[in-house]
Amino acid sequence: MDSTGKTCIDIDECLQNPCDHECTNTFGSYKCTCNSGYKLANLHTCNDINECLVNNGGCQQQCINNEGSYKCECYQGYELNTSGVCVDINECLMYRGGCEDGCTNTPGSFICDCTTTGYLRDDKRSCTGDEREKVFDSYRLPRQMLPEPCYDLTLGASFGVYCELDVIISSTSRWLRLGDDPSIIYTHGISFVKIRNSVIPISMQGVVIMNEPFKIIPIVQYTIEDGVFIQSTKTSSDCDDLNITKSYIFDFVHADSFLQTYFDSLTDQLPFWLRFATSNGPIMSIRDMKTDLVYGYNISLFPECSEAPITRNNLYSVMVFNTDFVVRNYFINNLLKSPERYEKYCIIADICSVSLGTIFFMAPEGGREQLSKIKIFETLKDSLKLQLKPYGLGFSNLNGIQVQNPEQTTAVWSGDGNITYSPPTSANLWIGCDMEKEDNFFIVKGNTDIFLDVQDLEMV
Ligand SMILES: [Ca+2]
Ligand SMILES: [Ca+2]
Repeated sequence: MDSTGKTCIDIDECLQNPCDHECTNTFGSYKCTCNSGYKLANLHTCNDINECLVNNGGCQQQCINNEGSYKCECYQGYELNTSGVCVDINECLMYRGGCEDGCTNTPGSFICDCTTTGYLRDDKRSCTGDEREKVFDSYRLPRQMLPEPCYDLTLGASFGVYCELDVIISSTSRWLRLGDDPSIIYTHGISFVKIRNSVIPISMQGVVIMNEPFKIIPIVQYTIEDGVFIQSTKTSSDCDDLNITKSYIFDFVHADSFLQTYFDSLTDQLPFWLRFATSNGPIMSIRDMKTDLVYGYNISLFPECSEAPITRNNLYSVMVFNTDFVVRNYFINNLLKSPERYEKYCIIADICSVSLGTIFFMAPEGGREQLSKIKIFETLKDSLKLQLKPYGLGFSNLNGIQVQNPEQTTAVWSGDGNITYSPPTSANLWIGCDMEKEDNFFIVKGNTDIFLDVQDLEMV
């Protein structure tokens, strides 16, 4: 009734939020509708549609239903190509699938064989034959690490590389220029990018460098006969020109030398209270045993890295992997289990800045639970009642963390007015997270950047 008591007026039932999703008021009633991917179960409730029940969701191999949507995946041994078709992975292209001798690709899998050195052992990878010396003994390599590179190649504008620093790619073997296309340069050695005092491994089976646009490919299809040797600086006269044989690569693969050396190379760039280390679990996937060099504007090529607050025109080393590893300080080992399904962790290292750069560690959906178990998040929860769901961490050795367009100030409502804080200029830890803080008066929720100046080992 309206105020005259004579005319009926419509009540807007939607003001009481009776629907799960959308509510439309109608004359004398109302109607609920659902967002796409959901259907109305009764008059008010929206339930997820399991798209996979009809025609396998249109997926070729596996259909994975999720809340509000679904996605297509491939069986093990296959991967989705850009047209959404599952194609066989040629495992033999990376380190010969981890085989000691021969590797034959098959649909959905691969087979090792031992044509030159004996019979295949029970592990289906290694071969019987004379006991040979492992590469670590032959070259006296400590802690089963990769050898130091010998031959430097400096990349500048002529390669399409624009950086504050010279970017130096270094290899354990000499560099060649392709006869058919002199703009292409390659090496068959174990390759690294040099950054200040560290060498970050790129590939254990050589690299091809293409220029304009700059691109590094961790697989070399050219032979020594395809090219001519080019002058490159030998780093020191007693530097070994390693003769990397098939069996040596096999040793490196099965000792997880790539990840070990990679984590070691980050040491100088991380705050002194933090280290990344390999776990005692299974070795990392062979296909992950590489790093890429990409500009910030291309980071979306790695979906697992895309939320990192990096700078567009800076060059970064990117590592994506699905394996267990350890985040460690002097007192505590935090074991981070590999993310669920085929998701990957991402580590991004700045290799371009004159000042010591920042290292970002990003966790995918299936790895965030693991990340939130790191002690600092429990500390924040207990002491500040801050519930954080972190998706990324950034670290800087020098106290000057670099993120893209950081907010210069933070305003906090005190009840009477805004109090404005500036982030500490000496921050050495960035946390990207979904935050929730609840106290007696209000709940603050949302996507947040947190900057901390951490000097206390106990805290992390
Ligand atoms: Ca669904
Ligand atoms: Ca295959």
